[in-house]
Amino acid sequence: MIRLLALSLCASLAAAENGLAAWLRYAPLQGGEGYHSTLPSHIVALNTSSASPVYVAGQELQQGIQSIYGKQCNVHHSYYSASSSVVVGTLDEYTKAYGSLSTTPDLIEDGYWLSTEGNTVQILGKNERGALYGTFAYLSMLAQGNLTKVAYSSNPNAPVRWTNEWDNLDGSIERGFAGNSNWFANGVIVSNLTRTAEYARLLASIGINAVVVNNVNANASLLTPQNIEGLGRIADVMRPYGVQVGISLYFSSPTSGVKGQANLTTFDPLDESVVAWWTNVTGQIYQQVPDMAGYLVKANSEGQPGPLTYNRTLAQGANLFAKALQPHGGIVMFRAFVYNNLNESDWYADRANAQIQFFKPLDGEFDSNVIIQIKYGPIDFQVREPASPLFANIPKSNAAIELQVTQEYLGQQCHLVYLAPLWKTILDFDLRVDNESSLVRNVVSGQRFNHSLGGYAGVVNVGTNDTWIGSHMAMSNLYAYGRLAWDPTLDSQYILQEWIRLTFNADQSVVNTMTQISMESWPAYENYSGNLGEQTLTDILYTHFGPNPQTQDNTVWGQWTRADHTTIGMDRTVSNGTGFAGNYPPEIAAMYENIATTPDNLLLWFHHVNYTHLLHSGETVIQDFYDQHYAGAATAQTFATMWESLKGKIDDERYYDQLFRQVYQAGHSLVWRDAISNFYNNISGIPDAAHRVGKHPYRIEAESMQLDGYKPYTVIPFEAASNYTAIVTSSNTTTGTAQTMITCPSGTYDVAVNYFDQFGGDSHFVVSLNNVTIGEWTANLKPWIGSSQGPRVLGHTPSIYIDGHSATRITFSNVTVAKGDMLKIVGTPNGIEPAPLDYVSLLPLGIVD
Ligand code: GCV
Repeated sequence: MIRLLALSLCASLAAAENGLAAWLRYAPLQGGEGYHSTLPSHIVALNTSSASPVYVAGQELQQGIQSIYGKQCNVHHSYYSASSSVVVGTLDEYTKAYGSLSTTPDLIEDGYWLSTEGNTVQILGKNERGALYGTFAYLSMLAQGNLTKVAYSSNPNAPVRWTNEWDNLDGSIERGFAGNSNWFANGVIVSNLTRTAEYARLLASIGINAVVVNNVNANASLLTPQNIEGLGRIADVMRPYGVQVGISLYFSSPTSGVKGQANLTTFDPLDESVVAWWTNVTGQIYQQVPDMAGYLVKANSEGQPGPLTYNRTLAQGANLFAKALQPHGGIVMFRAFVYNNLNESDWYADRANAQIQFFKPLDGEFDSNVIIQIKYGPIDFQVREPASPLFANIPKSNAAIELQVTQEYLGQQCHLVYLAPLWKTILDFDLRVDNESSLVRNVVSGQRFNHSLGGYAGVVNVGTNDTWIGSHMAMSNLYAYGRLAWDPTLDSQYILQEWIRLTFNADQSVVNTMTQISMESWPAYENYSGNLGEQTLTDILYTHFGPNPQTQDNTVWGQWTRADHTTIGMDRTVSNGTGFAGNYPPEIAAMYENIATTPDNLLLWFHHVNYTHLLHSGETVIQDFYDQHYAGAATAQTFATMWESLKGKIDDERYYDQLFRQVYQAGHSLVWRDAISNFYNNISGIPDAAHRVGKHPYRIEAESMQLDGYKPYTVIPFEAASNYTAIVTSSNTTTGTAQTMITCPSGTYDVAVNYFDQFGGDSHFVVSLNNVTIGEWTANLKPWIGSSQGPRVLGHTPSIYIDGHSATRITFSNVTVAKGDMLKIVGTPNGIEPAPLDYVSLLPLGIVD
């Protein structure tokens, strides 16, 4: 039975914490001294080189035991006999020093044996990296107050457990919401790589073994001699943690005039000069980075060059790099995210089919060191997608799954969305290839189709912000990513609670509250953003953050909903639609082909139906849309109040930072709810049976107030504003006043004000009742731009418009209001921002609208 000391030993409430230590805080456990006799007194790390993972493991053990339990241990680097010690090293080194174990553990590369039985704790890796992983596993137990006697071996599910970072050479990060790059600035690799080393340490602690350091939308100048030298420096700081470097390549680099490299007139993958060019550059890289993990390639997708330019196949393109890497032992991760622009008027066109069309015919043509890297769903990291059928269609090829830790379409770290449950729906999905069990996780591990290569790529996009990815709670996703890449059978909640105990503390109410919020977060986000398989109904033409359902259609991007006045959804059936359902093996194809067996949560992914179509639940599509959007936003309100119960139970710094985000999410979830509900109410003309949509008895629309220096403004998209209208100041220098007499009964109310916080200005607002100020604020929830950061700053992609991204709510609680009072808002514009206001809600306590 697991004995959690933390249940009796309350973890001490650490002073303010900025999040940098993440789950490796080694927080002191109160009363830890009482356990010194049960802990090792000596550490034996069987490697003398300070750059080796085993040496690092020794340092970590020393630091962890000291910090958590206050026990000082000496570190030795060769055989040492002591009555109580922890020995860490490779199994081979251990055997040389101490003799064989009574039973040899069954370890594969990166695997480890951990035994805490007897007087000597053994942490033995198949390789050095494995020994470090075992060390972090042991320290995780200690940090959770778990001194249970264990003896087990642990092996990774798959050899490839990489992160992808979409860092650009100029220091920006595509879809990064936490500041600038830790390793690139102004076209080169920075000199101070301290954070890079710290990141490698974090990754090692969750079993990640490589980082692709630059954006898949790559830049050829990564390959200058100066940058290749820089890659060597990155590799040097990551190597002690067993983390290798990989890089993304720009396919047409040979013709890009890379300084210090030859410039060719062709990038045809079959041209001998091109082959020689890549062979030469690859050799240069391995000179600097002898253990480089490999290349990641995005080709012929979203404007990136690729082999199709020369009528060569994607396999010929991939194999070009595979052959260059092969002598060095490197791997090519070749992305399956390849698609062309499409015409929506073609009923049979479907971006979801693209991967199958491009890759299925090539199965068997990829070299053995190529892995096809497949996004979990056929489109693009949406809030719900079916598992990509490509996993079932390239049995002769190595495959890896691409997951997105950074929440590009899922709230950009300003909405809490714990992603492990979403990932599990894909990893645990049974594709039934040849009518046999074919779980996605067994395909990417290589087990299902007998491949030795395969695994995981997680797009993380850490930045310079102290929280690494943009918010404290979002880090549960990075933790879960690593844990699942190691063992995809782990339970989402189990992983989460491990993370909570390590990152915050083991107080049961802390664990319970954070668990509830996190486990409810993905369903809530799905419900208020886009349910029934309708994808995340965000603005796909601009920020990918706030609501804008109409951007899905009438574009060439193929993320269509095909919503019109009576019907909605993509018909992906074989019988009448795009045929996508037929890409799955027969059992699954039959399930999705038939509307009766398609799960409700993917209905509109596979079928085009009337808004009045009845779901399995018995509800109509349109009513379910309304109901779920209201339910999701209602759940998001509870996150903020639940979080408030943590006051004093975690450190104030992280408490207030996350509270700020939960309050923001609560407000923005209402923006989502209203935008989506209004949009479909408007297009379908079908009223909400529960009379909520478009009916807001507590709202005072800003445009209906008496305006002075303010004027009405028609918001685009219309659904982003209540009553489709906001007010803005008459000019960018005119202060505006909006006032109205209160007609509701006297009482205590929460006063909520919805306004727009655009990028490019910091307007100021003052709300008063009978000229007594009840609140004032500046609209400056600034996104991270350049190096400016701060704990109260949102990281989402900024919007310069009055729209669903900039729509924000602020609430003043428990305000005493009397009938007949004059409510006044004074807005002072700033920059391009004309103090835009949408509405004021006077909410009786307990009501949210
Ligand atoms: C790095 C989506 C994202 C892009 C990303 C692309 C990809 O389109 O919006 O930012 O580009 O996917 O995964 O290649």
